[in-house]
Amino acid sequence: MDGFDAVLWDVDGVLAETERDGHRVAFNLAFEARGLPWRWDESRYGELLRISGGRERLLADMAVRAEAPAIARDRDALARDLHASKNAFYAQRVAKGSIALRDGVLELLQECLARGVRMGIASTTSRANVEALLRHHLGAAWQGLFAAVVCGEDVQSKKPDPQVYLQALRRLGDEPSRVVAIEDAPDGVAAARTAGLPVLVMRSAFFGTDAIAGAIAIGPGLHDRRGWRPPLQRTHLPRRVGLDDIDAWVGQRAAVSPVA
Ligand code: XBP
Repeated sequence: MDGFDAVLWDVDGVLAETERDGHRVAFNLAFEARGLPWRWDESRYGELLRISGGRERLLADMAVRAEAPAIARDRDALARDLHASKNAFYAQRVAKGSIALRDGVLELLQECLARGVRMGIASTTSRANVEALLRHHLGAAWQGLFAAVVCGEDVQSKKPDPQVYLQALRRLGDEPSRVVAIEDAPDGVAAARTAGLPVLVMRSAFFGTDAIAGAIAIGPGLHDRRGWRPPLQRTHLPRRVGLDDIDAWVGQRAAVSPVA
């Protein structure tokens, strides 16, 4: 492409609605399996999603629960067990086919492969969760499709820290300005922007209305050409968002003003 060489995909909320269809449900299954009465409804989970990392999210919730273990070491051990159990339930849900790729994602992945645009994964989710999702949808050889796969275990600080993007850039060997990040959450956008990448924002279930500044484009998803800022020509076929659209946005480089 004229304006960029590679794409870095976030996973949760971008490749699939994993938070809505996977992680939240799996956390609740883990609580139940452990005999704990705790449940996270969508509203509470939406609040907790402001904290990156499933284990960190558990610890944040325990910090405000009177019935959580009083000693920090015990809370840590419980969070570790619950997190491992959550990830096992998550993998089961993926294997059952309960977590679809978002519409338009597979098409853009295929277009990248067909047109020689390199791809990477930049997620601060556990590697096991990325592996489960991508193996299910892209097959056992999924890693070969990506020039860089950076996950939660590879970084010391999760998003909004830029580490995950800086590592992915090193593995790609590209200039930040030549790599487009695809994100959905404010913390992810902040991480990518701090690393110097242009960012495309696909709104997701839990971050549908958050104020997000500085993206090259913001829209509802790759399946639809309507509702994007800057806008796309509606007459263009196919109806999904493709690499030429992203290239045009990179060229424009117009920062989109925050959404209230
Ligand atoms: C997403 C996260 C993760 C997931 C759950 O990060 O914050 O915590 O919610 O995954 P990103 P884990 O935007 O970088 O994909 O339980 O494995 O943390």
